[in-house]
Amino acid sequence: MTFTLFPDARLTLAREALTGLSVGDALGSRFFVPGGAVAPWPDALPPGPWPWSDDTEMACSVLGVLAAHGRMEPDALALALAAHYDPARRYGAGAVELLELIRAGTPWPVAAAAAFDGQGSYGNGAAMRVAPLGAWHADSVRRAADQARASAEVTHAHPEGIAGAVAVAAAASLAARARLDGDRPEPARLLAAVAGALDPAGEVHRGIRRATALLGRPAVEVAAAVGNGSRITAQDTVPFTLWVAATLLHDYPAAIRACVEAGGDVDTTAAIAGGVVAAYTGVGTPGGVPEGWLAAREPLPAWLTTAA
Ligand code: R7I
Ligand code: MG
Repeated sequence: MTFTLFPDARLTLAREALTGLSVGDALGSRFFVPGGAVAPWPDALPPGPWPWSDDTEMACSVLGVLAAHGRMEPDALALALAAHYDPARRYGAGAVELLELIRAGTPWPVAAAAAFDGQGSYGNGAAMRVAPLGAWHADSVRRAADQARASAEVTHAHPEGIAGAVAVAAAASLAARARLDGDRPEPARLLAAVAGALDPAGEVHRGIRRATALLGRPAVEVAAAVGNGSRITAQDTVPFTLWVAATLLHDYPAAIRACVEAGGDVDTTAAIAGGVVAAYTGVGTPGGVPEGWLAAREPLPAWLTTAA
């Protein structure tokens, strides 16, 4: 069945994915331990406010562009990312360099292609911000994948950096569609559909296939096998996060806890898994983003509230 969503429905789905992404980012940041140690999940969560990081700041730009243009416009995204860039939000090293080049006038295609000695970035930054775009495209996985590519290329020219974004957007599109249909996909079916949107020769694709073979295993074992994001790359981050989302699609708090207990790049793994899961669960619903967690998250930037 194909259909087209009413614009307000797109915006609601994308906003809820952004809520899941930003709460995951902000709470995950409270548990980030440099050097690879894992902070255990506590009996009581830390008191708010939980500040969000670059994951949320960039995702707000993605949603702002969709709301303003009705589609992903790479030029508008480049301008928004550069305009809202706040170095205190703990951006990736390559992203700092790139956004400063754009602010100084370098065209984004030139800046993105020059990153990392001309191979382009395969950091996890294009994947971490894209779940709202996937939810926006609940009516078409293919469109979600194409638009994710357009959003990723602005900062991540390497095919693996782009594949990470395509995979996460496809997962969020399928999650939002499942919510509209009232039909939760089997984890293996969800991951197979995501893998189908990717180049089978790529490392992100291979990682998702490996993660699929580990469905039913403990999350820490899966993270040990496919990566927990500690390398900050798409290849090392996206397969585990989508395993978490597919496995715990009905249970946002459990998905965030699984990311925290796996260690690594916790703010970003929780942002990715949280964005996809919230596209399915919503906010304040059974299994959804808890209202108390949302209240503890630092408010989203005022400029987004007026834009979307
Ligand atoms: O992808 P990006 O925006 O980083 C996002 C991450 C998230 O965890 C955020 O929470 C924040 O902490 O940063 O930023 P990039 O700097 O483009 O990529 C992230 C990292 O991936 C880089 O700092 C490198 O360590 C690594 N990386 C590469 N290493 C070698 N060669 C990315 N691309 C390459 C590469 O081509
Ligand atoms: Mg971050």
